[in-house]
Amino acid sequence: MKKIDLYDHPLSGNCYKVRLLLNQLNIKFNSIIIDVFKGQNREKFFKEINPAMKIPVLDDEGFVINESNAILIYLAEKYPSNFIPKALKERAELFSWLLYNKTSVDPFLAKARAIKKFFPSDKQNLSELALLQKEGHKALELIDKHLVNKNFFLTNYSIADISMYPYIKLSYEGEIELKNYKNILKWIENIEKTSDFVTIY
Ligand SMILES: N[C@@H](CCC(=O)N[C@@H](CS)C(=O)NCC(=O)O)C(=O)O
Repeated sequence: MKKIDLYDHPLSGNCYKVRLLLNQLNIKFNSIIIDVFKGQNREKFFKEINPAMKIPVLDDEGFVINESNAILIYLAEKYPSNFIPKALKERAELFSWLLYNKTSVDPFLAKARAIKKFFPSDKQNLSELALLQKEGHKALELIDKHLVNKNFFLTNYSIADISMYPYIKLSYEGEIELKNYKNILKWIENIEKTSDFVTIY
């Protein structure tokens, strides 16, 4: 019996990316909740699983891999599907978006969300928040321009969309409004209509 474990948390956008792809690939998995709010990710047992002490981590029958976007690539490569393009140049574009996601989108949107959603008000650094919001808007403007007349980041729905979706969808939790980004709003609707889509929470 094949066994896939996902070290997971229901409030994590990075874990959600992996859950969404697993669901859309119709792959059964076992969700193991790591309570990052209680510091379980820094406990000895988890450090042995991921020395970086972060979730998500996927354990595919003993093959252990971390970093949400790397997990998306691994799963999309392992299970033949349209989530990863086959043509060289389109794959290059996909990798470019996955790297842009991790360098210029999630670091700002996810951190702004974390400050507003999880930090007590006396621990919220408002000047840091303002900077994160400003950088987040720069990325959203670029993405909104890219999505003009497009349904998805590439020609078809792919792991580029899955990687971008959670923290853009939840950007309002970091007080980053999407109302001026009409193409992004349409793209969110398109993703939410894909088959076997699962809501974030
Ligand atoms: N670049 C990593 C980021 C992972 C990450 O920051 N995970 C958060 C939850 S969304 C975490 O484990 N936080 C616990 C901590 O940093 O102590 C990825 O994309 O997987």
